[in-house]
Amino acid sequence: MTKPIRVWVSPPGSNSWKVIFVIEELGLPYELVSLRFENIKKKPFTDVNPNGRVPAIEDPNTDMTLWETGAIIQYLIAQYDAEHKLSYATFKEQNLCNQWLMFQVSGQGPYYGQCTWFTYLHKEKIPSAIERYADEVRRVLGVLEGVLAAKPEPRWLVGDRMTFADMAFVPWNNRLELLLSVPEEKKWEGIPHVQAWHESMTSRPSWIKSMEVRARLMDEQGLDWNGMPKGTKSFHEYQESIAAADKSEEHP
Ligand SMILES: N[C@@H](CCC(=O)N[C@@H](CS)C(=O)NCC(=O)O)C(=O)O
Repeated sequence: MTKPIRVWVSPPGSNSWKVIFVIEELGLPYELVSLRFENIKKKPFTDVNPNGRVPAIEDPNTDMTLWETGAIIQYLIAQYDAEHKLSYATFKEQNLCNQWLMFQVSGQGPYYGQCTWFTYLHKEKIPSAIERYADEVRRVLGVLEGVLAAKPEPRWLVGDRMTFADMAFVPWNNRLELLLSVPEEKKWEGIPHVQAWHESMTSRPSWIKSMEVRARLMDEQGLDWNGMPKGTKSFHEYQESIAAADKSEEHP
């Protein structure tokens, strides 16, 4: 029997939910270690991932510790998707899935992450930086829109069914209204194929369950959906509370 995989997560960020989505879809048992964002760069987590970024997994079935979502997803597929529920057995499709996964981890995640950083968390407001990363988010969405629009129905990145490559894009695309600072009803403007593709994945029980787990963990940490402590009025106020907490730790 498969023993539960330990997954180190921090609920507000996007990256942890990529891995939980895949684990849920594969129906694997798992247990969570839920970190507060301010504890990610500290022990005990840095003993698991010296780079201090979530998620990371510890799999007692294979004695494997891994970090970086691209590597974790490839491992989960190699180890636990022998039936190719979320992957292909064919060489060409395997490489195309890897191509899209690499694009997600290097071309979507970091740019969306920087967009969030400069829009909400950076100490100064630098309009040219916010504009650059918001433009990159729109450019990446444009790439996905063009590729999906050119595919025959049903539209998936590789072949004719959902794979881990499609799933990897979901957590970051699920927060476009925050990233682009647009109202909910405007976030899919001009990208209908991305919207249909995204929503066909977010309606799956595995994603719904992943987001229920996130909501529970956010609640445990006293956080709202957007990652701010409940009752915080602005990201600026949130930044100040983090800085104050850091200071009192340095000078108790
Ligand atoms: N390339 C990494 C990115 C992971 C990452 O940036 N995770 C964020 C949370 S979504 C994090 O740990 N941030 C902590 C920090 O920046 O200190 C991956 O794909 O696993």
